[in-house]
Order: sequence, then C-alpha cells, then structure tokens
Amino acid sequence: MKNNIQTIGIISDIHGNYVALEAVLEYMSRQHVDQLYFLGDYITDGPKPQRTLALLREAAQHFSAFFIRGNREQYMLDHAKYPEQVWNPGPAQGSLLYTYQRLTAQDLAWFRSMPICHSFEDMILCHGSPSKINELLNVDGTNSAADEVTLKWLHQIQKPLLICGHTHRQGISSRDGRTILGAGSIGLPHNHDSLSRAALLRQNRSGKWQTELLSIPYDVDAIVEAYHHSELMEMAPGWSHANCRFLATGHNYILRLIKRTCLLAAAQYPKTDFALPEIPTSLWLQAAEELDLFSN
Ligand SMILES: [Mn+2]
Repeated sequence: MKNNIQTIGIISDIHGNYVALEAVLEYMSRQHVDQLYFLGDYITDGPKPQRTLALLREAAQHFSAFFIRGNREQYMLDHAKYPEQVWNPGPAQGSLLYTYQRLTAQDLAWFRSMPICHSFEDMILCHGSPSKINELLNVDGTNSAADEVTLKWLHQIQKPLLICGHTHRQGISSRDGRTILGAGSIGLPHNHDSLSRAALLRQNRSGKWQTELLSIPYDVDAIVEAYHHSELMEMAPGWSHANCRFLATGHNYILRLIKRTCLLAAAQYPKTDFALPEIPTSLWLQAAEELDLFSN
C-alpha cells in the first residue's frame, strides 16, 4: 500500500459483470487512483467468472488493491465446506452452481483470505455491515426498515465514515456527524438506468475525504449477449433472464421474480412454507413468463 494515499476508488458488487469491471478499471486508471478498495460479490450471476477473477488479479498488479469478502464468495466457501448441501440446476440455485463449477481451489483460497471488514484512516469498509456480511444498510434513504441498524452501526464504529456495498444502491447520507456511503454496484446497479456505479474519495488540503459518486457507461449489450452465449440461461432459466433485464433497466428484476414466484407458490400450495429452492421450477418459469422476461 502506498504511504501517501490521496485518491481512493471504491468498487463493489461486480457479480461477474466483467464488461462493466473493465470499463470501471479503465476509468480508475485515468483518475490515477492511489488505492482501490473492492467490497465483495465478485462472482455469481454473470457468465465467465474466471474472466472476472483474472481482471481482478490484473488490477492487483496495476493498482494498490485491497479485497473484502462478499456474501457470494461466502456462499462458495460454505458450499465447498458442506458438499452434502447440494445445489441443483434450475432458477433458484443454477446460477450459483454454474459459478461454483468454474472456480479453482486457488480461487476459494483467495476468497478465504479476504477479511469481511477493513479499517483505513477515518473509514470502515465492508460488504454488508462491519460484522454481518449479508446485512443490508440504508445507504440512500430507500430502505427505511434498515434505519435502526444503520444508525446503530454509525454510532458503534467510532469512525466518521462507513463505506459498504451489498445494497446495489448508490448513495451517501450523514447522521449525527457520521456518514454512510453506499458505493453502488459495478455489475448489477439498482439505480434505474444502465450505468455502472462506483465511488471516488479524494483527500483535500485539510485532510478531509471528499466523496464523488460515479456513474460510468459501459457496453450493457455485450454482457447481456455473453449471458445468452453461456450455459447460464439453461442452467438458471428465469433467474438469468431476470438478471439480463436488471442489467438493461437498472430495476431489480431478481426481486420481482422472487416475489412473484412466492405469490404463485402461496396460491397453489397454501399449506406449504417453501424455502426458495424448494419451489417447483414450473412456478419460477410461470412468474418469469408473467414478467415477460423471455421476450428479448
Ligand atoms: Mn452482496
């Protein structure tokens, strides 16, 4: 790590979108950042996980880079640890299975070496929250249900700036002298357009960190085409189609698909309390059909 860090790039939630990652890394290079922090969820959802990981390894050669673990890396580690918990092809688990089958022991060892939280100067960096990898915080005012836990963390960390990913939302807000920054998602941004999201921090002359929220264009059609040329669409039908629509629109079609599938399951099997992977594939596909996800 460089001694004199004045510009920091924050990159989070890539989700296998190597096209967006490439564009954002080029942008960071043009900004001459001194340090890159990666906040996790590098893989799953998108095609070619190895291409994404190769880009990250390359970035670590080119930049001073620090990698934090996301819940998706945790899923992969847990799956390696508990092989009896089988993942099946299909809408609910096919996308995870697709990625897992393409990882090496070296990739898993890398994920295992990543911390879930890191502290640098005035800031704490994490994926979900400082101690829970999959906790959602309210970074942009759209998740008021997470207000209480967000405030709790802002008071608990004893540092003025908390930087997190996981929400796929970009936003910054301050409360009680503390600031929370949601860096936004590189690979599956939930910001109602098709631009990639990241953040830059620049230190001003008085030593204060100034935040710049970035919206970076990239070739969305290229990543959607890569989905269609991969085995993902057959291995995780519905789910992968929802991801393609998510990429094109910036609206969370994964959440819409899950909600509609659960509604259909509740209507058809009112007495059964399904976990998502137990819901019959036919209902997932019906929900995807109703959301018009197969018309591309
Ligand atoms: Mn996540």
